[in-house]
Amino acid sequence: MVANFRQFTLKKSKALVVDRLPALLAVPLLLGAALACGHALAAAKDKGADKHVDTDSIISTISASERTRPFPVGEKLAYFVNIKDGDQVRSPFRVAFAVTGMGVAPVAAGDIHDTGHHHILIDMPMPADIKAPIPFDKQNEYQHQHYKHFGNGETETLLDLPAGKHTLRLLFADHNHVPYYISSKEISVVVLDKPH
Ligand SMILES: [Cu+2]
Repeated sequence: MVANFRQFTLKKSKALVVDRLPALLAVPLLLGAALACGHALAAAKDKGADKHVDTDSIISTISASERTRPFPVGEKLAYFVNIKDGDQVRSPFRVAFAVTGMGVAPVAAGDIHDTGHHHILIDMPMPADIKAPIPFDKQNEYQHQHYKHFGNGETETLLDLPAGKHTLRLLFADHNHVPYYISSKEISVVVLDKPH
């Protein structure tokens, strides 16, 4: 009885395969159609994206993991997470940053040991006076932005810089804006003209 059942199922399954052959052949065709649909969808999405301000407009072939370099444990330095020297960008562009070996705290939290907040120096050398607080830009400054304070403990920002080459450097400072001289390397980015 068992053998008979097996024969039956074998026969049945063979018959099924033959019956389904046209269907099996149809699968690649369906897949092809689905892929074509996918391409059409992607194209439609791209069109939609044109209408928005691209806030992550880093024009670079390097991936995020390639930008990230391992640091020895305990080393204190600040670094840009998503941009690197030589990148071309369009304003406004997103800049993400981080610090190792220190905590990030808002200015309002006051004096907390081994914490501070980020700054970006734009087109400026490192300050010469190691005890002077980092200056502030005038309000609504566009052409001559030099000192960005992230006193709320921010770790990313949107920079809106005029077209041209700009140098950027992170400098970490305490709640009085006095630098710890924990900084990043200076990098240069080229801000491209806005498309018309
Ligand atoms: Cu500050």
